[in-house]
Amino acid sequence: MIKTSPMDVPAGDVELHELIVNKLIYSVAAREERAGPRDWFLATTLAVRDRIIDRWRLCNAAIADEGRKQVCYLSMEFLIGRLLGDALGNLGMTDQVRRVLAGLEVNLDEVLGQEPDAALGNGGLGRLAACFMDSMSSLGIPAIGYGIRYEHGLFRQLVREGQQQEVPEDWLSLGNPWEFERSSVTYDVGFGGHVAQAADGQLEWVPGETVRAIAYDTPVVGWRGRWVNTLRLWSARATDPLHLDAFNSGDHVGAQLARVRAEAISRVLYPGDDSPAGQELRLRQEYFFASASLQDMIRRHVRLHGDILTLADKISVQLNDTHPAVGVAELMRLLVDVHELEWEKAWEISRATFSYTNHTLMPEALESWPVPLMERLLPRNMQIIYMINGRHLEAARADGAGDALLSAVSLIDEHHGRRVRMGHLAFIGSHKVNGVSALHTGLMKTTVFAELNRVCPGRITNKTNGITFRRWLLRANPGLTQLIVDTIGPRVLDDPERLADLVPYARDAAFQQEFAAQRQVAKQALVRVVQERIGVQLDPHALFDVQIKRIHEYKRQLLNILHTVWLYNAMRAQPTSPWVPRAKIFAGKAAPSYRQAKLIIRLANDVARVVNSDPTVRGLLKVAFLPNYNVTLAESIIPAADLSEQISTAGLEASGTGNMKFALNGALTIGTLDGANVEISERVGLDNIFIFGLEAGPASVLRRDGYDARAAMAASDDLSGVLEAISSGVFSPGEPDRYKGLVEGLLAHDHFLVTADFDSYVRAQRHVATRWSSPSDWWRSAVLNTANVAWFSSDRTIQEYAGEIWQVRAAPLD
Ligand code: 4GP
Repeated sequence: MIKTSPMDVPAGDVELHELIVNKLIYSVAAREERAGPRDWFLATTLAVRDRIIDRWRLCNAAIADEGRKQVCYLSMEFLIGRLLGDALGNLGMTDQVRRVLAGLEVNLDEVLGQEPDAALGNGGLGRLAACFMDSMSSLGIPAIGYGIRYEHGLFRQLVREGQQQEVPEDWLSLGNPWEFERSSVTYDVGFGGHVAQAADGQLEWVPGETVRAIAYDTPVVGWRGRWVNTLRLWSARATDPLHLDAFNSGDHVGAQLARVRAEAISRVLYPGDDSPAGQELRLRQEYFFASASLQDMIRRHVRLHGDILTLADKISVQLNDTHPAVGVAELMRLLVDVHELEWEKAWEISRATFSYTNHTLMPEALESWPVPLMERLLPRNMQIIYMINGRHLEAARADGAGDALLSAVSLIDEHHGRRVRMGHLAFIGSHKVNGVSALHTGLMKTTVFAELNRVCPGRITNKTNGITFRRWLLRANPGLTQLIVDTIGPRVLDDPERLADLVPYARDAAFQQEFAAQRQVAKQALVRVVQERIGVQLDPHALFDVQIKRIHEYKRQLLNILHTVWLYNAMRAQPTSPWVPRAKIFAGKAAPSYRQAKLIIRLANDVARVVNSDPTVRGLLKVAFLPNYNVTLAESIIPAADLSEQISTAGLEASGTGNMKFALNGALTIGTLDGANVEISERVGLDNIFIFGLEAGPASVLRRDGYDARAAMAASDDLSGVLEAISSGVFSPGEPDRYKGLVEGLLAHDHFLVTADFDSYVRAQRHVATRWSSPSDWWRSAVLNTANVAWFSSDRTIQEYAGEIWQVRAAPLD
């Protein structure tokens, strides 16, 4: 029985109604009266996808017919999250779909909640890639995002007795209605084997193993549905999935080993790399997707333009961090060995094609691969790397470089058992290399890439990160968006610069109240989420003080926990003081093998347990650690945040993008002068942000010269009280020594300067409380944050890349 007949449906909705119902019946094979939310999710997505496909075909045809230059964004991570809500928003279909589904007695929000959160990434770098994909489509910049179709994305985090546990994430288990398997788009990727010399002297790689890459395409629709790009993710298959002889002779497992080995490549994001096998798998992943993507680009280019020599005129490849850097050697291999170009010509094309984004200066995060592993796994690529290096060092020597400089700029690090420096390879192979905030780019020039910057001056450029406002304001915070539109008009939806029109309203009491009321709605919603997930009851009128990001020592969640303990001590010591009620909200995952980060999660949870159940704080302080941080959770936390914690050790956070999302939604930042915080503070004004702590220069001097945390502790009663409480087991009464090592480690070697910044942080937090106590001041600052951060739209960032790095022009949008 059909719940509503088309006769009841408004004329304008009939077509969509029928489309959704047809999808339910013919594609999902479900019966309307029995269909559950998951069925409706599939039917709705398939219907919406149909609307996208026509435009997708037109865009692809336009790229081919008009010979448009295209961006190929190579990234190991695309942290795209859920797609349906975004697609509906960009197509302007949200209200209509809500109405049509309501007519079928189906709730759109419930349907949206069925979509798994595609966690094909770890953190900032992966989310940036997703924001960039949205912006490129929205601006009409022809682009393909290339990555890996991991069967299991980032692990699902459980918190059991305060401790992180990892379980596999299963985003594909019920199928993925967005993707198209392209069984005709496949490439073979070799590993191992040897390099042979043909009679004509040409070198030829004879791989020992071949893995097949199969393309899966997802359309990425931009704002107002005018342009659609492609996210092409590769899945690994064995070329010979079953050794039938072995199987028939009874070795049922052994017969499938090649398949298991091949498919392991796209099985999980970030396989543990503690073991040599894990490291090798990671390198196999990197080469697999870089090679398949480059083969794909070349095939398409030759088909469209006939001539490999024009590659760089039609394609610009952005290396998102060093993960695809082996692509530099791979493109040279394809151009020289397969397309038989002269080395010099190939190198010219290659450098004109590639550019590279660096996302971190942390030395341990700069990838390098042992030479013996490279030689074994990628023998021809290793030869090419030596050839690139030989020419590069020769040129540097000719320019007067001495031995020390040559050793520093060499692609081979000779100091730690010979290793290939992938950052150097990406740098040398690219015409532009960019950092992701002004501070970070400056530091690139003086630290990790100082020597390369000397031999290749002018190559480093800055492109401060951005975020897509479509997802992080329009979708995540519809209430605030509506208020903004009602106040300054709908043009802001297309032109974020219009947000500045809110400035005059910052002092307007009525507007402040409406702004605050929207926050209240979002906070009420978050209160429910927190209650459901962890059973902690937050006071929606408390100051929501939020730190959500990967757990890492340099991001200093520990500093925030120390402040929490300080507040706890102070509230108990001075119960009659007018304390501002606070909810400290944390979320984030720790890398599975990162013990210290896991201990910090445990401490946050232990502190939460003690504080939340202590009647003497009278609910004035609550601590919540929300498990399984992901894009979807961020979308519900950010609109509800009053205070955004961006408190990394200055000089260590390349940019941060969470900081931008919070400021856009009107949270005030408490932060160090690190990464993009610096540029945020310049735009919102120092009166509307709480800056504290050591700056990057002094912080690095202190880290280098040795800093005495014990002296800091002796000089600060506040700090010693906090550390003693933690170390003596106040928060771990069942195991009083649980955090002794952590505190002792901090005092012996406070590499991230937690104790050095503690007093200054507590002072800044007092200023936060004072401002909060004066609502008109608080909300003026909040409005000014929203009003002044338009520049952090990823559309602006992408326009800078397009103009200054890629030389790609946007297609006209109608
Ligand atoms: C991150 C940086 O840590 C962060 O500061 C930056 O905003 C983001 O990249 C995007 O540029 N790095 C990573 C990583 O995610 O894996 O190195």
